[in-house]
Amino acid sequence: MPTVDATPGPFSFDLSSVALLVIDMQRDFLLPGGFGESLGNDVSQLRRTIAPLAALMAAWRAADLRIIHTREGHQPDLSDCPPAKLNRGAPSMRIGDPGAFGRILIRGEYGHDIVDELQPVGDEPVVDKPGKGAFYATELQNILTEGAITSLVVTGVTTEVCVHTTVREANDRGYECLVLADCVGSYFPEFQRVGLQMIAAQGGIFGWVASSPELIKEIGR
Ligand code: TIU
Repeated sequence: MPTVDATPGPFSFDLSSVALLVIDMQRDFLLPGGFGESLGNDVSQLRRTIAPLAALMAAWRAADLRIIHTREGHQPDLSDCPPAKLNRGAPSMRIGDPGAFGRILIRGEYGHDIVDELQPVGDEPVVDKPGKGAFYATELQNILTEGAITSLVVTGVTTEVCVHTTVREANDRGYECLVLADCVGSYFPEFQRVGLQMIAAQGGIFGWVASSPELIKEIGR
């Protein structure tokens, strides 16, 4: 059984019941000139995850392991976007408004899709989610149940928002979650640091934290 050197202790998993979850690596969040940057965010803090994640995905696919992608976004008529979410932020830069890469966070738009480097291949599922968490109003639970998945390796953006919401709920639903520090990113370095600490504190209160080279070493054996 592969065992990864993690915090707060070793993370063991079975290759037959693990999936790599890649959360919201979308152009709207990651591309220079896009929605994320227009909100005043430093996208380089997110973009540093692309290279290690691409390497991990290559190793993961070479080992014939499962990958599940998610995208945050809404129907073009915004019927799945509650006012409490829609009315946030500067009025000219809200969900559904025209952005540099199409309507912001709207399904089917160029900016809503995953960055070129990390595009899904073959039959890898892409879960479209209207919320921050990957379980709310999605088919993720069914995919995991049908695939007999019990452990999740969690990556993507942003650490303190969609990654945290998803990992907290996955933990409540009984999944063991390993979060990879170099493959998750926050626009805010302080949130990245503290966000990772929160996961592994108190004996791993809702997960484990490691880095992707530690994991790649183990799946290659
Ligand atoms: N995917 C995700 O985290 N969505 C966000 O809106 N994150 C922010 O940090 N804004």
